Amino acid sequence: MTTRSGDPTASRRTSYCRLCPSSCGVLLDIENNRIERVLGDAAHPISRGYTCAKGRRGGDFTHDPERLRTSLRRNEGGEFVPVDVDVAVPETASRLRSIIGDHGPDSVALFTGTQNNFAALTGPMARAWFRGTGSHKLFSTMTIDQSAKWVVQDRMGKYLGGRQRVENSDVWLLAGTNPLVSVNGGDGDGAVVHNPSVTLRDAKARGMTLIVIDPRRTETAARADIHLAPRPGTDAVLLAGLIRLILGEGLHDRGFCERYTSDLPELVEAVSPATPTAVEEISRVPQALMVSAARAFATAARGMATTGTGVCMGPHSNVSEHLVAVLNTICGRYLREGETADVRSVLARSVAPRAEVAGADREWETGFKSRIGGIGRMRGELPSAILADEILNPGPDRVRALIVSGGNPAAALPDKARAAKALDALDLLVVVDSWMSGTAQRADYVIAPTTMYERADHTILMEAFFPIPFAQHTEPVVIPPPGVIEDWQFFDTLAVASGQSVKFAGRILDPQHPPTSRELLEMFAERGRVPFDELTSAEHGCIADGTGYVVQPATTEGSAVRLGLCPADVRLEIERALTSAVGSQARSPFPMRLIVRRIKEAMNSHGTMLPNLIPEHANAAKMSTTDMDSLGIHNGQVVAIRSASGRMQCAVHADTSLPPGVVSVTHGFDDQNSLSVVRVSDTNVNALTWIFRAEARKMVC
Ligand SMILES: Nc1nc2c(c(=O)[nH]1)N[C@H]1C(S)=C(S)[C@@H](COP(=O)(O)OP(=O)(O)OC[C@H]3O[C@@H](n4cnc5c(=O)[nH]c(N)nc54)[C@H](O)[C@@H]3O)O[C@H]1N2
Ligand SMILES: Nc1nc2c(c(=O)[nH]1)N[C@H]1C(S)=C(S)[C@@H](COP(=O)(O)OP(=O)(O)OC[C@H]3O[C@@H](n4cnc5c(=O)[nH]c(N)nc54)[C@H](O)[C@@H]3O)O[C@H]1N2
Ligand code: SF4
Ligand SMILES: [Mo]
Repeated sequence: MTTRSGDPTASRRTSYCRLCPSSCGVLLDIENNRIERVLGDAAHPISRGYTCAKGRRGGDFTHDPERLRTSLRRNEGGEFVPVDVDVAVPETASRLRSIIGDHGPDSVALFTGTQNNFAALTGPMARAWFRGTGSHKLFSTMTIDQSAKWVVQDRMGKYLGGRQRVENSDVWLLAGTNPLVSVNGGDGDGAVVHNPSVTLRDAKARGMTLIVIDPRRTETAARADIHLAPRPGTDAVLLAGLIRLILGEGLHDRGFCERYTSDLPELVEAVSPATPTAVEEISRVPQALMVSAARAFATAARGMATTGTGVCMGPHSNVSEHLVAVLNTICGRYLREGETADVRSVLARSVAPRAEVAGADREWETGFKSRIGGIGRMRGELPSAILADEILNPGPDRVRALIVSGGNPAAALPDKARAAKALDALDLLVVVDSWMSGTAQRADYVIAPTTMYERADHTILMEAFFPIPFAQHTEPVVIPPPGVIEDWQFFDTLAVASGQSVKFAGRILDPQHPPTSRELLEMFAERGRVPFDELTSAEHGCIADGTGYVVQPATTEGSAVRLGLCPADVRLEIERALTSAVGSQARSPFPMRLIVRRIKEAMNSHGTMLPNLIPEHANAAKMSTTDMDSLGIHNGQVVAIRSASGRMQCAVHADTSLPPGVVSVTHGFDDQNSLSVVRVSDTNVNALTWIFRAEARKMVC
């Protein structure tokens, strides 16, 4: 029986999965307050019945015996003992007060991780608490993920008319992303995300040309019409080569460039050394393939290039991302005045798209600067790559207290040893997590939150990722254990206990009358275009009427602003990428390059702790058989891998999709919470990664 999601007596409930932004529709069979089965919801207009391996284990993320059912406090002997959250919150508030009293607000930091983003109320409430502290030390996983995309917008500017979409494009270029596994495919702006196999199949069936740039013949690359497999870390050079070819053959959109861009001559000059011969030498992509990719991309009428972690976690990531944006810009792949606009806000306020550019603001050049390298902030955040130094390096505003929300920095940060040392050096570490992650193991307090199917929620933060203007609401489908608290409640009560006022959705909350989740969800969606009642009664979500939106003409001030194709620093970085690539190849004492990859069964570290979810070889180091033969390694053999920063130990597994000279290891296998099937310790790949000081905003992998 399928019933409305609000019916508590139902045995089958409708909801959506909140382990990743895809937000797939699910049907849950409930018995005795347990989720016995998770099925894909075929009536869901976007996921259309799709779920992935971990999504189908949604019940175990709630009911596994290891999942925390009460908050914990570390006692003087170093052991964790259960503590009532009503005690843990005021104790935390009092310790924060004394740290701030002694060392000022900048001694307190907040780190928000991936799972902080998948409950609508958590992020806004965590930031509401954080604002009240007066600290500047805000960190998130975005700056160890794809912050190069922020750098691009802040240096180039942003076109406000909207982007072209995969659904009606004739070409799409995916660089450093493998949506068939990650269900990602770019920065969430018009890229393949949902039900990826079917989405790609449908797009190709209507004639879309798929170009993939990936050193590995991934599941996605295997479906490409053109697969360029560069040497890892050479994307900037390859992209400069593609741009040079397009401009050289005059295949760019002259009208768009004249109207909306500046620095085209400087760009032409900057990419001029990226001749097909030079690019082939550095990237090892055959010239003929490069030419066909450049022509296929530029001669198509519609379609964009989007990127993932493969580009953003390599060297030269800021300039690589810039060049991807240049590719889209010179080919004019944006919606023009009078075109039907692509407005996907449903619960969030819709902003009328305009055919104009918002200028580059280079936020990091002004305002607060960290004492670590004088680094400034982006979107109000400091880069997570400096978090360990912020804690460890002496200084008046050294971080002494850290709150972690839905993240696992012990497993996720580059230079694992230094990250662990930093977490251990804190005076106060409070981790809100439903599991004893590697980070939680180091905490003073672990606050146990509800899990996804125990809370009401809606998709306001995910709607930018949806291919249509869609929104869904869910009620809790199982009753949480009595010892847990909602993530947002932790931050709300912490703020109140600290004497701070809490601003949510534009208004100050009354501390005498704590809100309910439903009230907050309603407030959050009040500027949307679907009434809340309509949303809550739409079992499989609702699609907003998008007709009537067109891209508006530019305002007078807006018409003067241009997208900067080649500002001076970008020009220098292009030059550096072109020259250093050859040198570093010759100089490196390490014969192999390490690249990122994701696995279907885990969401970063989340999932690695569930029994029988991850195949035994999943966190093995993957290598080509050519390399294994020449090194005399057999399948399953445990080896030590060294980099300039450290050493890890793991089994090797042959992978025919990899070229020689490349080793690929997934992240998130936290030594402390690894599965028992992973029989060796030291399997966290961030033992090998370090912080690339020259760019200081990302990690080299
Ligand atoms: N199942 C699953 N889904 C996830 C996650 C997960 O852990 N598991 N994590 C989520 C998160 S946090 C994120 S940020 C997204 C990321 O989503 P994606 O960016 O799609 O992540 P990956 O699947 O790791 O794909 C990265 C690709 O980059 C390639 N690559 C490596 N080095 C280079 C290089 O130098 N150049 C180029 N061009 N390519 C390179 C790799 O071979 C790999 O195929 O996925 C999200 N979705
Ligand atoms: N070497 C290498 N390192 C990487 C990457 C890589 O590709 N290679 N990828 C990077 C990227 S893109 C990212 S985004 C980061 C990921 O970094 P993080 O986001 O810090 O790591 P996760 O493993 O996603 O941590 C999520 C945590 O949230 C907890 N959790 C689950 N559900 C809930 C909930 O409802 N509430 C709360 N409060 N907690 C919950 C989980 O138990 C888990 O401990 O890692 C980065 N690090
Ligand atoms: S984890 Fe899997 S089932 Fe859940 S939303 Fe993501 S893709 Fe869908
Ligand atoms: Mo990420």
